[in-house]
Amino acid sequence: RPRVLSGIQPTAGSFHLGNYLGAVRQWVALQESHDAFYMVVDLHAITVPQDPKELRANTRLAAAQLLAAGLDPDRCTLFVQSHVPEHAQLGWVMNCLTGFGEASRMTQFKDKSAKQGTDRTTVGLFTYPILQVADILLYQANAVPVGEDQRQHIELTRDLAERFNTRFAVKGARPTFTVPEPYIVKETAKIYDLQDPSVKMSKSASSPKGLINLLDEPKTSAKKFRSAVTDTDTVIRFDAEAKPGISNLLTIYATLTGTAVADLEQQYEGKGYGALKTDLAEIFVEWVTPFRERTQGYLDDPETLDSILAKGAEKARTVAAETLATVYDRIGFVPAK
Ligand code: AQP
Repeated sequence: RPRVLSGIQPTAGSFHLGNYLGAVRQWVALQESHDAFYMVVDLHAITVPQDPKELRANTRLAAAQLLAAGLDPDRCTLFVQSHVPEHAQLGWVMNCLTGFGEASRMTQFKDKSAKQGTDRTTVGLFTYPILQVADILLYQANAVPVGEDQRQHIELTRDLAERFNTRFAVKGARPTFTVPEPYIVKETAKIYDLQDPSVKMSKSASSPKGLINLLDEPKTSAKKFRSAVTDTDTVIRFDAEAKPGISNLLTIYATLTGTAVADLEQQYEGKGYGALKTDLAEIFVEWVTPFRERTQGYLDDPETLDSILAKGAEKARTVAAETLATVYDRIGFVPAK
C-alpha cells in the first residue's frame, strides 16, 4: 500500500473547520487505502511560546479530536511527534542540507514573522519547514494530505529529498528517500474566514466571528454561520471570484453533507441567503454535536488515549529508525557500537 503522512499542531486546543475540511477529513478517508501515519506535532508547537500545562493538555486534546473525527488506531498509526526522537535527529541533517536563502523564501514564515516582529520570532519558526521535511521523509511517504497553505513546504521536501538522494547516492542501492507528492483536495484546500472570505480561516489570523472552532458551543458556531459575510447579490451560485462568501458556504455545506455544489445551487434556486445560512448552521450543529461528545469520551479515559499513542509511537519508531540509520550511514557517520 502506498504510504501517507501528515501532522497537526496542538496549539489552539480546538481544531477549526479549515483544519478538519482541508486536512483531517482526508486523513480519515486515506487510512482505508493507504499505510497511514498521522501525528500531533508538538515539536512544531514550541516554535511559538507554549505554557507547559496547556501544551500537554492540548496534545492529548488533539489526539482525542483526531480519534473523534474517525481515525482508527487499527487502521492507521497515530502518534505524538516528540515520542519519536528521529524527527529531531533527521531535522538537524536536513538543516545542514538547506540553503539559508532557500529557507528564507518560505512565505508562511515571512507572513508569521512579519506579524510577530523579529525579536519575538524564534529560529525554530524559521527552520520549522525543514523539520517538516524530516517528518515526511522519515516515513518514506508517497503522499502528504494537507491544505493549500502547505504546498510550498511539500515542494521544499521534494527538493531536499532529491538533493540528498543525488549527493549521497550509492551505486546499485535504492535512493535514500521516496520523493513525496502533495495530496491536496481542490474543493476544500482552502476554507475561508466567515467574516472575510478573501483570507483563509486560521487560528491566529481570523477574527473570532470568522473562525469556526469545532469544540466551541455549537450554538455559538451556528450564530457565526448565520452572520457570515456574503455579498449584495441574491443568487446562490458558486463563483469563487465574484461571490467568495457564498462559495465558501456552499463548499462547507456540500462537504459536510456529501452533496454536489451543483445540486445545492438547484435546491436553493429562488431562495435567499438567509435560508442557506440557517440550514448550514443546523447541518453543522448536527455534525459537530456527536464529534464533541466523542472527543470528550476519549478525554475521559486518558489511559486508553495514552496507550493508543504509545503503540503508535512504537510502530512509527520502527520505520523512522530504519530511515535514519540509512541516512547516518550514507552521510558517513561512524556507527555507534
Ligand atoms: N483554512 C484552511 N483551509 C484548509 N486547510 C487548512 N489547514 C489549516 N487551515 C486551513 C490545514 O490544516 C492542517 C493542520 O494545520 P496546522 O496544524 O499546521 O495548523 P495551522 O496551519 O497552523 O492552522 P492555522 O489555523 O492556519 O494556524 P496559523 O493561524 O497559526 O497559521 C494543515 O494541513 C493545513 O494545511
